[in-house]
Amino acid sequence: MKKTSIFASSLLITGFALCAGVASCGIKPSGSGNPCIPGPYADPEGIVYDGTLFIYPTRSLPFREQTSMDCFSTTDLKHWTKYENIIDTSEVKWAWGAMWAPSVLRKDGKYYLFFGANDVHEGETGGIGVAVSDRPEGPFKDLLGRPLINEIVNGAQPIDQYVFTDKDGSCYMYYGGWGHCNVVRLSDDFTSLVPFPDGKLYREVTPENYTEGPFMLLKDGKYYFMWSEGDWTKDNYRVAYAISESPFGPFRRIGTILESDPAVGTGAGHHSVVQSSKTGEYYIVYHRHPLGAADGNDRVTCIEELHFDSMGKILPVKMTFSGPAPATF
Ligand code: FUB
Repeated sequence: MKKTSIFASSLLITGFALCAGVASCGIKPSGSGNPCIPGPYADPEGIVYDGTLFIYPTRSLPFREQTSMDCFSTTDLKHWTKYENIIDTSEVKWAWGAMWAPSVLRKDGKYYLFFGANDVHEGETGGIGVAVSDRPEGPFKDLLGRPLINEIVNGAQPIDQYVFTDKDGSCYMYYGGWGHCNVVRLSDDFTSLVPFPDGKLYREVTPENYTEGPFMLLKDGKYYFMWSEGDWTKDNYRVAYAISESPFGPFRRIGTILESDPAVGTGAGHHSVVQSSKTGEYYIVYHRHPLGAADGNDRVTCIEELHFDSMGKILPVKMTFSGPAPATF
């Protein structure tokens, strides 16, 4: 595994280069810079471990070239470390390519990386797999030697999983493409699914307008369920949310929190939310198409502050080139 250090000022230069008309870019020297990591990366999952923010993204390449994953870490949003090839298809024997949208969870001192593979369709091998490492930056080893979820249930393609730990320690996995979202309960060792009290393994929780990219945030005792809508290759891609009393919904759509801004970037979505353990501030990590993007895979990973109003509603996110001020996690 190769490790590289990156300083945010080099990303600011990239940011300047990406937008014609530097004066209107809104790049502030005080900001940490967007894109926050260099290169074509999408579907970023941010997570904080011991004061370090890690970002696990998809390498936004054509499916057949998506054969490995990298991750990034920072303690201040200015200095980043890139870890290359934290897992690849040579380790996951059943994956032929198209490994994407990782979600990572720490449990009992180990790090579990869930991923989608093979863009699976009915009757094919692929879907959601799980790998394990002793370190957040990998390298990760395939845990099962087969997918954890291979089949298509309730019309949901097994991709875009997000693994969520509830108040009582139960781990649930929200997942699904093709406009359907399921939730399953994971066994303690992440090797199988545990039936719900009604004996079923899958519950459909699809909200209105849902396409893919589910994410759950537990804040002040409420379940903030978020998802991406529209088409990830197009300008209509965006993030919406619901608030529920239960991790199983119902998830009634409240509104959009992130969407295209023709002055900054388009097709913004497939996000995650992190909270600084030092300041309590929330941040949204997401991808967008840079202005003048060449194709659907031309996606970059960015970070912004995320704010709530006095009633707990999420305020719409303003995308920037400057990014948040340097921060601690
Ligand atoms: O990166 C491949 C796909 O693009 C993801 O599964 C979707 O969520 C979209 O972001």
